[in-house]
Amino acid sequence: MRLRIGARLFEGPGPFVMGVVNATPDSFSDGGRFLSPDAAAAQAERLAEEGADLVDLGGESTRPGAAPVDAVEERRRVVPVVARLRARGFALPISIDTSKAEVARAALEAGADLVNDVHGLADPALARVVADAGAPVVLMHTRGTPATMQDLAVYRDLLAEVAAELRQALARAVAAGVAEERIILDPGLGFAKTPGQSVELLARVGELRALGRPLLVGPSRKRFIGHLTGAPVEDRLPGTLAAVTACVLAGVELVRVHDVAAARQAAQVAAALRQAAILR
Ligand code: HH2
Repeated sequence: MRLRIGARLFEGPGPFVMGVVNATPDSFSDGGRFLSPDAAAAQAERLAEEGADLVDLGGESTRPGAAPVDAVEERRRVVPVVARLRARGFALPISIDTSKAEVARAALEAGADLVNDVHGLADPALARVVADAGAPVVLMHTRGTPATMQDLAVYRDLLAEVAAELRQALARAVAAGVAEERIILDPGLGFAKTPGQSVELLARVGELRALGRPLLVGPSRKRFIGHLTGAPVEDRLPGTLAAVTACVLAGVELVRVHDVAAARQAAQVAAALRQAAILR
């Protein structure tokens, strides 16, 4: 990949590690821990020390069944965190995990660099904000809303349908004026996917490289790991690292995780294995 995100040029195969900070009361694994701007900013700084390449800040949980948050509340949760980090000289690019145009605009104005939209810029107002700002964007695959997505996890050909829907999102974003070279794609593990479908996507994620854009995958602590192992959400780091390894071996450039130091180490080893296999 070759993509400027804020002050940093992301060049080559990576792997690059995106550290997650959820300034929410109800995120599935870290809800309530980083709700205050101080706690969220401190967590972003901790993840930077652990070796994150960028951080992803969210103010609304997207887990199945999560309660929607209005734009005023979501802004109140995230914008002070971005402002605080920038005021303290935080050096990493900041991604804002939102599907709301108003939140994205305010966060970009406060110093965020990238918009991570789990709805793949389905909202034209958000697409306009991203296009006007010239910001890079992550388009994630999902269907419906947190309330309906589990019922929409019905596919005749999972890989083909996810790829086709990502291609549509890409075309929609480009039509709205977003430069194609600023777009990253994400298959959306756990979003309108059963645990079995998340496993299949993870196993075959390399096929999505045919879409021609850098890939980001977020396996961290997700339900498919609990489903496979019985581990509760707080004990899913080993499974997360196995998934990170699979992503990097498949050529995924960016992984989105809560546990940055551990994921970085797994990603580095997997990257060396991939490189050695390619060179043989
Ligand atoms: N997963 C979550 C949220 N945002 N963004 C991208 N691009 N890819 C993902 O896989 C992804 C995402 C869900 O994880 P988390 O932020 O920990 O939980 P919650 O949505 O409950 O806040």
